[in-house]
Amino acid sequence: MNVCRFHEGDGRVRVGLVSESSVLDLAPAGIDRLQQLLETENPAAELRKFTGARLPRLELSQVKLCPPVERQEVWAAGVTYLRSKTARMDESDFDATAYDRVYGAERPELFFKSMPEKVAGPGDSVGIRRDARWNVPEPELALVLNSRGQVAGLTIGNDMSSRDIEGENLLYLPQAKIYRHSCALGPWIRIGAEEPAARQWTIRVAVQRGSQSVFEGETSIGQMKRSFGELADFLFRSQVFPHGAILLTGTGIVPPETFTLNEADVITIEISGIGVLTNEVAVV
Ligand code: DO4
Ligand code: MG
Repeated sequence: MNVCRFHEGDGRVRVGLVSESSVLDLAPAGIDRLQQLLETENPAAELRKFTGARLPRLELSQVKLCPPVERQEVWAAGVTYLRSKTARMDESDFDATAYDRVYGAERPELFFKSMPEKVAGPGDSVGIRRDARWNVPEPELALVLNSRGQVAGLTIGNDMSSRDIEGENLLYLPQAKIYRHSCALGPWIRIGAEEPAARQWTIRVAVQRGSQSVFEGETSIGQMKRSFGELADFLFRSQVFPHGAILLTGTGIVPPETFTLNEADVITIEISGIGVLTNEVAVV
C-alpha cells in the first residue's frame, strides 16, 4: 500500500491512499497528517480500513504530489555499499582510508541531510551548486521512521552530491551534501513491506539530457551491507525525533568519473517495490 501527500493546485495538502492511477482522499476519514498513520503500531492495518470506504477518489494525473515528509528531520547514511566506498576512495587524495574504515566499522556514517521544508518532491527541481564542477545524483532507499525508531514505511530518496567538494576535503562534506534543493523524496511511502522483501528490490537511475540518455545504472537493495534496524538504531542513539525521521540508506550506484550533471537534465529513480521519482536539475 502506498500513501502520499497531495494537493489539487490550491495548496491545501492532504493525505491520500494511492491505488494504480488514483488517490483516495483520507481527509474525510479524519486523516490529515502522515504522522497519524506512521505512529500507529500497524500502519498497513490502519490503511486497509480505508480500502473499501466511501471516500473521494481523484485521478493521480489531476493532483500535485508533495514530498512525503512533514516535520521529520532528514538524515542519510553513507558508504553502505561497496561501490560507494571504492568510488569515494578514488575521488579523495588524502582522506581515502576514512571511507575504508567506516565501511568496515560497527558505527555507520550518518549525516544530517535536510530540514523537511527544504525537501524537493516529485516533479520539483533538484539542485547542483554553482560553485561545484562535479555533481551527481545518489539514488537511495529511504527509511521512514516513527518517533520510536521503527521503520513505518519506505520511500525513494535522492542524496544529490558535489563530488569535487567532498573529494577535496572530507571536512567539506556538509557543503557537498547540504545546499538548496539537494534532497528529493517521493513519490509516496510504501507501507507494509518487510526488510527481506525490500532487499529483493532493484534500484535504477536514468539521466536524460534532451533526447539523449547520458547515464543509466542499477543495483539491488540486497547489496547494502547494513540492516535497516542497525541504521535506525544508530540514528536514535542519544537522540530523540518527536516527529520521526527519514533516513536515506546510502547509494550503490555511482556514475563514471567522466560524468557530471548539467542544468535541465532529468533524473529518474525507480525502486521496483515503490515507484518512480523524477526531478529536473537546476543550478542553485
Ligand atoms: O561519505 C560520504 C557520503 C556517502 C554517501 O552519501 C553514500 O554512500 O551514499
Ligand atoms: Mg548518499
